[in-house]
Order: sequence, then C-alpha cells, then structure tokens
Amino acid sequence: MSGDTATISAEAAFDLGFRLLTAAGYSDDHARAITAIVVKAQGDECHSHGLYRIISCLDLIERGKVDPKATPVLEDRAPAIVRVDARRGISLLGFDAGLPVLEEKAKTAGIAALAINNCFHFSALWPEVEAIAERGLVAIAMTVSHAWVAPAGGSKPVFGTNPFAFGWPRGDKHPFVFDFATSAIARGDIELHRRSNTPLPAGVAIDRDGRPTTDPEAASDGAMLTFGGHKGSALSAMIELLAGPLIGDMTSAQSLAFDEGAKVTPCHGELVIALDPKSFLGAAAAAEITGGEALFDAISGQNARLPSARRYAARRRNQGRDMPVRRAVLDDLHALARR
Ligand code: NDP
Ligand code: PYC
Repeated sequence: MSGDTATISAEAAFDLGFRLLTAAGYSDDHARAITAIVVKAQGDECHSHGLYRIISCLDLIERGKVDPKATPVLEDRAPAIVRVDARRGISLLGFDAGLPVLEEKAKTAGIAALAINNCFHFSALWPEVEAIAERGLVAIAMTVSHAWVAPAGGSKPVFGTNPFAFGWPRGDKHPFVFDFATSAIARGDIELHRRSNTPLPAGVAIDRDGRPTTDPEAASDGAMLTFGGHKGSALSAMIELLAGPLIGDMTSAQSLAFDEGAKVTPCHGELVIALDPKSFLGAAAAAEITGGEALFDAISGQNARLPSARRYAARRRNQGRDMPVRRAVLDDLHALARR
C-alpha cells in the first residue's frame, strides 16, 4: 500500500469502531448499526462515508448533541405512509425500524413513503436504496444537510449537500444504484482534503468573497457549488422541500441554525420512497422489469460504466481481504482508541 493508504480487515474495523462508539456512550444497537454501515462503505471504497465517519459520531457525543441511546418510535400515519421519530438518535436505527413497514405498505399500495424525523444523518444513502431494491422494489431516498451550498447564480449558502439516491431491482444481479450529493462534491470530501492538506478540484467551491477557490479552509468559510449549475440547484431545492417541510422537518438552513456552531453531523429528516413493480405490472412484472436490462446493456455496451459498478467491483475485490483506508483516518481512530 502507498504511504497515504493503510489496510484493515472488516472484522478489525468493526471491533475498533464498536469499541470506540460504545465507550463514548452509544447503545450497543446504535454502535452496531453505525459500525456496520461505515465498514460496508469502506469495503466499497466510499472513503467520504467510510470509517472516517466514526470520528463524526464521536464528535456528536462530545458536543452533547445526539441522544446516543435513543430508541426510534414508529407511527403508522396512513395506508402508504410510515413515519419514524428517531428521537435525536442516529438515522440508521430509524431506517431499520421503518424498512419492513415500508416494504409491506409498498407491496400493498403499490407505492409508499417512509419519513424519518429528528435524526442525525451522517451516512451514504446507497445502502438504503440497495436494501430496498434487493426486496424487489424501486427506491428513491433523499435528505437535506447543512446550508453549505450556494444556489446557481448566487454566492451565499442556502442548500445542503442534499444527496439523492435511486435503486432498481435486477433479480439476482446487484441492483442498479446511483447515489450522489447535489453539490459538486460531498462535504465529506472537503473534510478529507482539509485533513490531508490537499487542494480541492477546481469548480466546486467559492471563498467568502465569491471567488473560485481550491483551498478547503476557504471553501468551508465560503460556499460549495451545486453540480450541473442551475439543474443541480433546482434538484437541491426540491430535496429541501420534500425532505424538509413536506415531512415536517428542518431545511438545511434550519438544521445549521440548530447546530449552533458545533459543526457536527446535521440533524434533520429523511424521505424514502418505494414503488412496487408488481403493483404496476401484475403478472408481467418479472418480464417487464428485466426490460431495464436492455438499457443497462446499451450503456455498458459502449464502455460507459453503470453507476455503482466501481463500488460493486471494490466490494468484490475487498471480500475476504483487508480493505484500504486513508492512513490519516486509521491513525486518528487508533489514537482515539489509545486515549
Ligand atoms: P460521487 O460523485 O462519488 O458518485 C455519485 C454516483 O455516481 C455514484 O453512484 C457513483 O458510482 C456514480 N459515478 C461516479 N462516477 C461515475 C462514472 N464515471 N460513470 C457512471 N457513474 C459514476 O458521489 P458524491 O461524492 O456526490 O456523494 C458521495 C456520497 O456522499 C453518497 O453516497 C451520498 O449519499 C453521500 N452524501 C451523504 C450526505 C448526507 O447528508 N448523509 C450528504 C451528501 C453526500 P460509484 O460509487 O460506483 O463510483
Ligand atoms: O458529505 O456532504 C456530506 C455529508 C453531510 C452529512 C453527511 N455527509
């Protein structure tokens, strides 16, 4: 491995994360859910939402923000709507509680939505849409975050990095999944550049005076930019509305105000939607849904890769062997374990 990259087994990473989180005060359930998701992300080589996020979860406790022992409360709101109040815990237990009900409702009504409220949200969304697609459902998930991102044409932060994820079932193949921030890069990547003292790519941020910058500190002080100019900006606004006021939760600006300068993982809501192909198509569903395969062939047939292909390849590569981690992140985790 190169100087900047170390390796760790999934078992050792899980053990390290679980010990750090429970020692800091997280319940076993929270610690297990957090560690499982970051080890999964690290194994898929999603560095911005991998092991480094254990440090974010420890910061949440240190700043007294999260309830590390919160138990989510589920409410059956309507035939196709389930709500989970995470009670200021981490979002993951809320998703685990809501998923079986979301699945059952989507398979009964054809379409259903899960709103998770009052949750601290640090994780990637692909594990959630992948889990739903593996149950034979089409999935969409979105969250706001903190107001770090300027609208296209503006220079002051309004939007969060607002991720949007989609999952499509493919029978015994890995689901078709994409999952991206609507900002040009994720906040986590800015933090990783700051920690390793490396410049940002051009075109992702402006400084406090509205000038383009590649300096992570100046970007944190100024504003991030949306991907795709006005198009990413409009999508980000949609996510603010759907995962904010529609589900009775905070926008990114409100979430940042709630943070009160602590600079920790955002607290807000998440909206997850599931659609059942069988309800749309009846007996024809299995045949019709594989119609998507022609589309995927047309993409990969010209050597354009499918989203998540890199991630699935990393998963295969790291199965049963130590996975790569930024050395600075692993050093920080080991230093925390020695404290
Ligand atoms: P990336 O730009 O790294 O990737 C976005 C998606 O595009 C992935 O599905 C990726 O697949 C795919 N992709 C990348 N390059 C190509 C390509 N050349 N051809 C086809 N597909 C491609 O994502 P972001 O940095 O924007 O986001 C990273 C993560 O951050 C996401 O998982 C997101 O959920 C998370 N996030 C979470 C937030 C939160 O509030 N919880 C806020 C913001 C982001 P692959 O993975 O295979 O490369
Ligand atoms: O990387 O933008 C991000 C992010 C925000 C909250 C969790 N991840």
